[in-house]
Amino acid sequence: MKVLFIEPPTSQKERYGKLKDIGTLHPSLGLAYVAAMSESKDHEVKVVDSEAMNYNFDDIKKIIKEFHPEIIGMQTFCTNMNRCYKIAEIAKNFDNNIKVILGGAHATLEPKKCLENENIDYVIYGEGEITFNNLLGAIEKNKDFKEVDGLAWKNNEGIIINKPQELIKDISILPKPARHLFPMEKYHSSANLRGKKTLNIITSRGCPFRCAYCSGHLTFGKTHRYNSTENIIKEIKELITKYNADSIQFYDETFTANKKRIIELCDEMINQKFDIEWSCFTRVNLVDEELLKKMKDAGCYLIFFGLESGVQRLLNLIKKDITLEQQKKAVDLCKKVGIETWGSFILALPTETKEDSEKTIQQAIDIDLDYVQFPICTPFPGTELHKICKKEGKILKDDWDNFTTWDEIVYVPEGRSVEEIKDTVKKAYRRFYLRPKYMSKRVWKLRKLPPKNIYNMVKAGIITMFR
Ligand code: B12
Ligand code: SF4
Repeated sequence: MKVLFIEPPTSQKERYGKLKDIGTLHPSLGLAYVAAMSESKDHEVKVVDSEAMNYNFDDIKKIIKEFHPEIIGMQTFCTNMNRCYKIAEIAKNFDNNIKVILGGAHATLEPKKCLENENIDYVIYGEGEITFNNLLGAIEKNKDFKEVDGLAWKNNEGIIINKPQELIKDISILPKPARHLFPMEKYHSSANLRGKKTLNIITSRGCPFRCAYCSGHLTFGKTHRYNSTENIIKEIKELITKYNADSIQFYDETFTANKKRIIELCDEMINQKFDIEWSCFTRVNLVDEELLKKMKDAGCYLIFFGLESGVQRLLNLIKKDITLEQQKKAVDLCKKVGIETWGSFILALPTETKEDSEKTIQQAIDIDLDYVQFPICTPFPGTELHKICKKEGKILKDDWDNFTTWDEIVYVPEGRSVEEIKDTVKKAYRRFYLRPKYMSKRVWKLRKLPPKNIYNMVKAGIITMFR
């Protein structure tokens, strides 16, 4: 079948607001995996990444007319739903027989709502590869859709949600992501990451933890499944030789969830003598000195830690299952072995007072991180945080376009106001980044970044401080 995967038009400005110049633009690995599986079953597959190509809806209309797909697949986030609906409308206006299929985070959380839109035919909830494949088979062979696990669909009687698809036990059997279908030359990473060309890779699926604000487990469960070291090494080689990556960002939700696996992977990266630096995301309770030393030897220069709050009561409320002491210890250990740290703290959590926010900002300063970000509490639908927010304060908007976590305030805790929260966020960045001690240290470290990154960083820095 002719399958067209579309990333709806959006811009870095829409996604990151005023911080667009330090934003990330990477191929969607979710789409790349589903596309690879479709290609392996001999479907004719095309991917359009509108953000990378700077395409608008007219461009998409032209592409749909030229390629004339039988199937259109789109990856949903809550922030891109309206754009997905618009593309579905364009497709149906052109040819009502085109089947429009949604997958990804938001469709997984709200399959029924998605299908209420007249132009959406199917929703694949959860892990996508097998279900997408089975659905295409069912469409081709006119089979009963009831047999397709993981599918939500509709007939004259209404919306039907089939039983879930079992998670793939061994993800190393999956075809590697179809990066060749993406405009790989267009992608870039945040300005403060090293390397001229940073590309992304994912080596595991799922996270066994239970943070109340996270919806990751709704797609991949609380399991932790990982690719083989052999496959990962092959993929890294491809990123370096075919796509000119000199730096890699591991997108795993919790990269160091299995210490033994990471030590093995690092050993192999060292054996291969890869000339790359890399970064990853993990939790402060999942690193120790032995592991960090090995990671450093294998090229790790930066770790993103989800620290979330400087107030233990709030860490407990969002079920982060870490302590303030663990935050400090992890950052100290990274410093000791020479790995930089980037901490993310959510501001304006439920029951968070202005004084609590001050404590969080102070914690970021005290533990002496290299970079921080302060996203604003955004209760994604389907998460436990959403329920807590409903009980503890005011959810101001249910228009998902605003759920960006950066510029828009969608939730206000009891006793706080939109203006005061905006002001607190502004002050948080200023207090952290405008310290003379910090600035002198940073200027010295900036020398390791390519000139374009330095320019974008300084520009974004000025906007952040003085917006
Ligand atoms: C890495 C990441 C990013 C990266 C990269 C995105 C990219 N280009 O890949 C960046 C930083 C850019 C990003 C941005 C955002 N992200 Co994000 N991100 C993630 C993260 C940590 C991992 C995603 C990933 O690569 N997973 C690995 C791949 C293999 O899995 P997958 O994408 O889920 O795809 C599988 C299935 O979902 C399904 N599938 C996916 N798409 C499709 C499409 C079709 C047609 C089909 C059939 C199936 C299918 O099949 C795939 C294979 O099994 C997730 C957390 C998580 N656990 O998912 C959050 C997550 C997806 N992000 C989230 C959000 C909210 C955002 C932002 C809106 C926030 C922001 N302002 O930063 C933006 C929106 C981006 C956009 N395009 O509009 C939320 C989504 C919640 C929601 N209800 O929408 C998540 C779940 C985190 C959370 N807060 O809970 N994100
Ligand atoms: S550790 Fe990260 S991926 Fe795991 S549940 Fe918490 S926020 Fe989600």
